[in-house]
Amino acid sequence: MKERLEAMKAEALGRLAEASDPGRLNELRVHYLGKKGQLTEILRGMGSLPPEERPEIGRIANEVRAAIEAVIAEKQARFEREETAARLEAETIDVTLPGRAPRIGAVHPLMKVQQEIEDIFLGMGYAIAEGPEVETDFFNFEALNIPKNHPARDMQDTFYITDEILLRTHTSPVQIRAMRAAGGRTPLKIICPGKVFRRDDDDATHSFMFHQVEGLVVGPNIRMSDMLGTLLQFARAMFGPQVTIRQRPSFFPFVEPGAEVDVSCAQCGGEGCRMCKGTGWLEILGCGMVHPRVLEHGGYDPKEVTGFAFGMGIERIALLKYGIDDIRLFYGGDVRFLRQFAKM
Ligand code: 2NL
Repeated sequence: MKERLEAMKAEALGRLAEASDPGRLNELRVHYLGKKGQLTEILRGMGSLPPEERPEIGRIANEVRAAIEAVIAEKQARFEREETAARLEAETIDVTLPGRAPRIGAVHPLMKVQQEIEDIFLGMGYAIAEGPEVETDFFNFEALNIPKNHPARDMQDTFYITDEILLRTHTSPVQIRAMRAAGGRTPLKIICPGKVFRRDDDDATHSFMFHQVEGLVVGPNIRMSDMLGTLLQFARAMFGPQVTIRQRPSFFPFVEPGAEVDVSCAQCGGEGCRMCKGTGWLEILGCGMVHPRVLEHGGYDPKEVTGFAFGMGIERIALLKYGIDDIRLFYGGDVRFLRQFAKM
């Protein structure tokens, strides 16, 4: 039995020496030391030994087990070291490689133009007012002297949510709210930038949603000359000190008189070119003296105060300023388009 144990030990150590991976190591451990392994198999014969020989065989069996276990443990540890070393080698990161720079975003051209308009009027002492995009019929139409049968109220032109609730078609309702919030105090000088909604078929110059900036001044003795001086100042800040403006009579239900304002073409200096279609002028906004009924709806007494108001489409100003010919470019999110405005 002693010889069988020694022979098994020699065989086991020989095979272990050749084992070249953890799987094989485990196979050999099971084969020699497992519950149904060689060692157990040999020791099963202990019962037939004379009792005085049993301690000696037991000691040798333990030695054999210990010897095999030691070799397995040693090889196991070596395999683990080798695996760790290989992993570290394979997963090495070159920390000296240059990094990938993140793309830096930019303010959308429409918002840049909006901010520019805001800055110009902030510089003239105006405050910025904002209000809801979902409005009532009263604030969007009634308070602005737009009568019930006016075409602007048509389902064709306005997004109605209910009979009384709609998406604002201009930012004027914000100005009505601001007047009422001012409680008759003067002077009131505000601009109202924001989204407006019209039921249009989208094309190069129309969109169901676009952006407006409206302005309103209310106070004693506010005159048309105040309006024109203000708008000339605005046009020069926006398009350059060399431009001038002209007004043409026009009609809006919420003003009287009403006008449209053109700026001299900054492209050709008023000579006439493709940009201004040969006229030398570009329409930039509508304006007028606030209608007395609108002042009343705003909580002012039209015998005490007067006011002027104006409204412009931000898309239109941006098209003119940057020489763009299709407003759909503003909404497409094409980075090749947007990137051009990143460093302007
Ligand atoms: C345009 C014309 C305009 C106004 C907007 C206004 C607002 C109040 C009272 C009176 Cl609360 N007027 N706004 C006045 C004239 C013209 O906009 O073509 N906008 C794109």
